[in-house]
Amino acid sequence: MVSGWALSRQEGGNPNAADVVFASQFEGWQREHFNEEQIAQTGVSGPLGDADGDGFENLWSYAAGQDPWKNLRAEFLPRAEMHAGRLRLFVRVRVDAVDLQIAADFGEDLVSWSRVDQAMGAPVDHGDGTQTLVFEDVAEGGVRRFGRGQVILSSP
Ligand SMILES: [Ca+2]
Repeated sequence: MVSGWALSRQEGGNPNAADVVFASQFEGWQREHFNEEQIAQTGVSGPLGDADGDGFENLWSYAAGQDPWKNLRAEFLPRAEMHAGRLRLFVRVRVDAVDLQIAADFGEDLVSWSRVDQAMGAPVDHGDGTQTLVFEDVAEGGVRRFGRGQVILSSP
């Protein structure tokens, strides 16, 4: 019985075997942008580090396919809109990042959040290797609702 699926380089795949390429997707990007010394410092180069101090973790730069030493480009900042009384969050990410899960959290007090893992409908393909996923709030907006995008790195 196969317990999990991942992309494989081999035709026909290799079910249940670890695939090194799949497991090191973030690491590959990391090595393009950081030297050995920086890689040793997770606060600088790790998924939750923020190399350029723009307030977006490196994971966001990776998800956008951008240089972590430059501010996240405006089109990759999560965008919110109200739609028929519900908050919708638009999150633009690269298509080829197979080790990423994109989700959104919604809530009313910035303390407790409801996670939405499933984007609405088909992603909007921008034709440049990126797509926009749309997440809708679990509840209608009362006095106030908050939303935040989540980029989650799958554990190897
Ligand atoms: Ca950053």
